[in-house]
Amino acid sequence: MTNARLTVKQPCGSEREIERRSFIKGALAAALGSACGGASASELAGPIAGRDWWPSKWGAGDQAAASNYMTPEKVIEAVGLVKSGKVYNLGRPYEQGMPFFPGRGFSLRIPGNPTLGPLGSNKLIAHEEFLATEIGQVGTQFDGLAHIGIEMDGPDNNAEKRFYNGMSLSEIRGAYGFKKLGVEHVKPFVCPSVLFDIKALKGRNLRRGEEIMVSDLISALERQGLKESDFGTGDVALVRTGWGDQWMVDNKSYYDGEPGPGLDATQWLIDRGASLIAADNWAVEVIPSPDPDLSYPVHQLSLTKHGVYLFENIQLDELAEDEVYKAAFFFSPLPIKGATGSPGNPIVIG
Ligand code: UVW
Repeated sequence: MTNARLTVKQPCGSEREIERRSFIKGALAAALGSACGGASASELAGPIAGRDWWPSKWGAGDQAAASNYMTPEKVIEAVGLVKSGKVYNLGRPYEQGMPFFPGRGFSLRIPGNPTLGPLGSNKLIAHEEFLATEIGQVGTQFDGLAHIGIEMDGPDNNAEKRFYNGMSLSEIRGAYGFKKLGVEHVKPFVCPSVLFDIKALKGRNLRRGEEIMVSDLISALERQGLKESDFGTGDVALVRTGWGDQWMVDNKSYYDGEPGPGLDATQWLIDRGASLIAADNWAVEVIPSPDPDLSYPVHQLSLTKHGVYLFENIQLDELAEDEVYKAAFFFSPLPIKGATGSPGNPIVIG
């Protein structure tokens, strides 16, 4: 099917160009939904239309999702990409003054100063820290599978709040951490990463609400001397928008929207076998959503429907400066039992 662009009237009256394929998919889903009868409106809305997204391709009950792409062959492929040996830290420091998703915080305290001691005749003194924060959802953060779901029926029906692999909130929840889909089930990432330097492609920082299209991803690869086939099954996509320039510089506007991939570009990465999509912004995806009726639809498409992980607030400038476009990526989430995500410092070795 060709993928010509169509102009679609939005409920708010504005017009938006979308790719023909996604328009037809959406129309089909809506038509099938109304033919089925009995399905709720929310079930038919957004990127997760219907109930055909579970069981996942890794089987009913799977909790590792796209980290299942990590195989010994992937590790060998990744290690084979190491040429210069230079290590790139993609993580940002966690600190009091960093920008936060509204309502979240980070409070580090060192009790005592020193906390312990002096002990023994050698007079040992020691420190420890007390940290109160949304541990998996502040700063540089890896989004796990319990983070995002979809309410498919009435608000009181916890059996119909669905997460990856169709698991319900009733099935996964627990007062002291999720009983299923916690981040401890994620396998360590050792695989190739491919940089999509959209900032360099456009020659400027992308703007709030600017959607990265499939054509941008392809053009970025071409500009970098790569082919579409250079992004393989199990690889990590690193998307550079330039939005991260505002981190700790203009924290107020940092969380006021962002540029990023929309549904079409995300689906393109998923179709090519992305294990993880990472970006130098706070939610990976374009915000506000080009469809004003949808809220964080890329999160649902990626995490909930396909089990493809997201990594937010990462730094990509040094990789871009050194033109390290395809390299070895390493990240092991902290196995915090029952957590929705993980902090940490992903690294790339060039
Ligand atoms: C939400 O929690 C909705 O977003 P994020 O994953 O960016 O923190």
